[in-house]
Amino acid sequence: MEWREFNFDGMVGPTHNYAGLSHGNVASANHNGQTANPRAAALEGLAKMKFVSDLGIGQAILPPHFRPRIRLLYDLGFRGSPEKMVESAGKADRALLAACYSASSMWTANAATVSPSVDCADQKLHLTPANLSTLLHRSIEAESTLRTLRAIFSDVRFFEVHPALFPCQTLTDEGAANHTRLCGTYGKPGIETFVYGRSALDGKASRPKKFPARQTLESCQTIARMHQLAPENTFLIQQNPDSIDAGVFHNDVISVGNGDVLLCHENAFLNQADELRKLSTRFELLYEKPLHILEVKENDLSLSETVSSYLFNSQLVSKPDGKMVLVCPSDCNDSPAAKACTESIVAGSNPVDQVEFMNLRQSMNNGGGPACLRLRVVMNEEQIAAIHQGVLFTDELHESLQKWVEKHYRDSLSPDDLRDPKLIDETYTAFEALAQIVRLPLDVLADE
Ligand code: SUG
Repeated sequence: MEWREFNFDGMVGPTHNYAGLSHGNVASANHNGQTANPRAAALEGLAKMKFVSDLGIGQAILPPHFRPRIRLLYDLGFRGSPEKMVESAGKADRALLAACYSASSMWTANAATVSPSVDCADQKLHLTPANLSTLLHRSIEAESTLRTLRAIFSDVRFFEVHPALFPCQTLTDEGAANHTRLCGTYGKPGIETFVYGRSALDGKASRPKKFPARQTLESCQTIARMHQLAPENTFLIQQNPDSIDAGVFHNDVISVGNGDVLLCHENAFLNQADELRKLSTRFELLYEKPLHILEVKENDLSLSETVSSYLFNSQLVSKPDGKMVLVCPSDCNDSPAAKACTESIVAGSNPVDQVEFMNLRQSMNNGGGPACLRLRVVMNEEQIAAIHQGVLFTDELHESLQKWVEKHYRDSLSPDDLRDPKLIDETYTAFEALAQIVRLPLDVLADE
């Protein structure tokens, strides 16, 4: 049976905007209040999907979530028609309105944690939507993500889609952005590595001082139990708290892994040398080959350039010939230090033989690089055939989505534009059309 990794990219929604909502995310803070271009954002995302798909790599989409989130406006105490609630929220607090309008569901690395069936005791593929409960604008994603994943992975013979973890300080969870699966080949049990920012229950453990640690140890442990993972192949590693304080708000901003390659900065993890030694030992024991650890030194790329170039937020993907490609944000091409790192990776003796630079300016301005925009799901042929086929990326789907974006998206959206009552209807009309394109019921895409 053939096993393949699919990258489920988040479609950028029509209300993509810059509101500085993510404390600890340097790009989001730096672009607060600027005018965004939702159309360009969505087309950049589609171009990346097309590129990856053309390499022969599995590609699919996750639809955007409907915005504004009327329910949140209601829960915040606003009343009246949707237009009236938007108007009142706009007057009361710009950030609250922006939260209701956020297109942050595009970063599907935060949509869920996924364990392929070969890793799970019951041999089902397990998915747990992230509760994203650290930040208001992201916490509203969990419910729609659950609905969407249950519609796509509906076949209970193969898939188990859990509800998100209970939203509380102890169980804050940001999904696959803090989860890396290493393996010999996709179809054999892998090593699932969870990276957390803080332990919620151990008051003495180290944690960042300035910015929030969005993932707790307790969330990782809960997901590992829910997914029925083998303890000996499950690693729980703490992210270096200093890197979080330097703007590394998710582990995927400082490390990326795939198959037998782990690319990371030397300041990615706490007790890094020890943790990597344990990981390599387990890897070699399981697969009888070495794990390629490509560790970038601070001298070659500083933490601050790690954050500005987003080198480690590149997608590291296996091509059909078994070699790997690093799909980097074009910002790495503009940073001499990051570019030099990519060159030495390709020149080194490891499976990576290609580097590509993608322009994802609109998403990058909010702190979302190539790896943030995709959720990886390893499946066999039978499982691929069992998912909802309307989300698989084909040339036809690409063309339909391009036309849909060109027809329904604005090319300019400022925080003040969110107060425009016409935006609600405009977005609703776009979603009605999208439901037809991806062949999902409108009430899966928009529950308002
Ligand atoms: O959660 N930005 C997102 C970026 C998520 C990146 N994802 C991964 N690293 N996997 C976040 O901080 C900004 C929204 C705003 O400010 O308008 C935002 O939500």
